[in-house]
Amino acid sequence: MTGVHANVQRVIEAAALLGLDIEPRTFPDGTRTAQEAADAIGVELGQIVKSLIFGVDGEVVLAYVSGSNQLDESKLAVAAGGAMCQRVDAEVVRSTTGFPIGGVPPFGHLTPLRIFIDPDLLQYDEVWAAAGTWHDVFGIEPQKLVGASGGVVTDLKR
Ligand code: 5CA
Repeated sequence: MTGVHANVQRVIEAAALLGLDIEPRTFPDGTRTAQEAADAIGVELGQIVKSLIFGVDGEVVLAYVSGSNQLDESKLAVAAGGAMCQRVDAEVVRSTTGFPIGGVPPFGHLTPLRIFIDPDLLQYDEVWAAAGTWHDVFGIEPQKLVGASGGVVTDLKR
C-alpha cells in the first residue's frame, strides 16, 4: 500500500494483532474533533469514539466516550478504583499512546492502558474512531471494539 501515514499503518497493525480487519479512511478537511469527524463521515456525533486520556491517582487510563457525551471525571475515578481524576497534558498523551491529541486511536498505544467504555456507544451498528492522525478514522462495530480492547463498559457520562 502506498500513501498510508505511518501512524495509520501502526493502527492497522495493532488492529490485526487484536483480530480486527479495519479500513481507515482519510478526510483531508480533518477529523480532529468528534464534531469534525461526524461532519466529515456523515454520521451522528454519538457514533464518534472519543479516545480520552486521563490520570487517575497517577495511573494513565483511557476512556472511550461517545461524541455526544462529556466525560464525568469522578465517574471515571470510581470506575478505575481511584479517588482523583484529571486530564493529562499533551506531552503525556504523546508519550503514553504514541499519538497526538485529536488522533489518539482506541488501541495500538505505546504503553498498555486500562480502558473504560461509555455504554452509549453500544446503541449503534457502527462507530468511528481516530486512526492515529487528525485526518484518518475507521469504522467498527462497537461490540468488536469492546471485545478487542478488553475494556470495561461502565457509565462515564456527565
Ligand atoms: N479525531 C477525533 C475524533 S475520533 C478525536 O480524537 N476526538 S477526541 O475527542 O478523542 O480527541 C480530542 C479530545 O482531546 C478532546 O475532546 C479533549 O477532551 C482532549 N483534549 C484536547 N486538548 C487537550 C489537552 N490540552 N490536554 C488533554 N486533553 C485534551
